Amino acid sequence: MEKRILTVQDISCVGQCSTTVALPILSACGFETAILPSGILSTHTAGFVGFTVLSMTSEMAKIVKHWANEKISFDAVYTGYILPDQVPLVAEILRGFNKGPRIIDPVMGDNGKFYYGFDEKFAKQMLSLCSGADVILPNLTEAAFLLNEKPVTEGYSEEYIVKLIKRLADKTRAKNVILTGVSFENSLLGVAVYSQADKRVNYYFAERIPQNFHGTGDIYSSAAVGAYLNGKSVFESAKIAVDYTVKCMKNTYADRNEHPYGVFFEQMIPYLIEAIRK
Ligand code: PXL
Repeated sequence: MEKRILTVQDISCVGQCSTTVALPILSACGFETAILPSGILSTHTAGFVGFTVLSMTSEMAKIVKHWANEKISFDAVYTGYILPDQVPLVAEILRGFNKGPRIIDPVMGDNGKFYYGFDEKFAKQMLSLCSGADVILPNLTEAAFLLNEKPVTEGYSEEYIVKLIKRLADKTRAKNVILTGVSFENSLLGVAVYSQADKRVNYYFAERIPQNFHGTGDIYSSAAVGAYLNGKSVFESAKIAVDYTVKCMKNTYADRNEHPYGVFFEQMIPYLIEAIRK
């Protein structure tokens, strides 16, 4: 039987991020993919002016109540961009409707800053949501915010990364941490992966594409979730997702000025599936 996965994140109608990325990627990875939209936005909030936001908080509670009546459950739950007043409900979903892994992308910010609408108080709530998760996937900015620290996004040492990832694993008690956006030399960008099982930090780097694309965090997490739930190890999943994300960025690079808000991940899905099947 196919696995049924739930992903909880917003629908940015235009934006190539969150649900419009996770749903096609996870479906292509072979899963029945259920969604719970945390909000409906005209676009994502980074780089557009005058976007609309409809919070789905009250509807989410009704949806979840119906699922409880129908005894619906999931083989894994993967959460992304959610709004502050949704944290208790999302915590309940992660516990009560889930028979498998809890995977949390603590979407809050990037490049040293919170995204629109998020702050330190939300970071604290997000920390509690991450508690005991199977996998969390913060970027460097989100990792620092979870630890209630000022983000350091460049000029750091390997020692900083090792300490950051270990402290985060200790504080969240997450079984695995995939820290994204790690770079020790300018031409390479990648991830650090820490597992409580072996207490080791492993790295995987690929060519840095010299352009800050939006939505790549969601593409990365969705691909990593797709690989992991297909039985790949956490490190192998982290690696497959790096290679896939770089392919998507390369596929968009020539059009970066006419298409500044996201990356063309769609045509690259066959490469992801091939990597997962290997
Ligand atoms: O990619 C993260 C993300 C998801 N959803 C919305 C966003 C962002 C980042 O800005 O604005 C609505």
